[in-house]
Amino acid sequence: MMSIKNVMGNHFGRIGAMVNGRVPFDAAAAQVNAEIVQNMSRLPYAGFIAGSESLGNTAALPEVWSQPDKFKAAAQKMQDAVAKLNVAAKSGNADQLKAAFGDAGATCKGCHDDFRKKP
Ligand code: ASC
Repeated sequence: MMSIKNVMGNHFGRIGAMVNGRVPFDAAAAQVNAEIVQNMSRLPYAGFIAGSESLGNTAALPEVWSQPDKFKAAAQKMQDAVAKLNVAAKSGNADQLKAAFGDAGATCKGCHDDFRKKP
């Protein structure tokens, strides 16, 4: 699960570098990265099955398993937002990409606040 999210974070971060002006806007690279983020976004949740909380070595809080409907809704919000990020990346419009990146990042953070152990 975490390795999937590391891949997501890496490729999401490459878009972030563009929208935050650390690297020049590159529409083709944004498309590639947004596609990877969207594909990865579909994968992690099959791993959070009942009983997996006892496997240990997890950054997930117990709320992932005790509030599964809330967790599922948060995951869906992220998946919807990264789907929109992918649409925005395909548009080739830097302003649309920036807005969609902000919205998607907020869904990452929202779920981490409620469901991930703090470092
Ligand atoms: C990232 C990343 C996250 C989110 C989050 C947004 O680039 O790896 O988990 O953005 O930090 O607030």
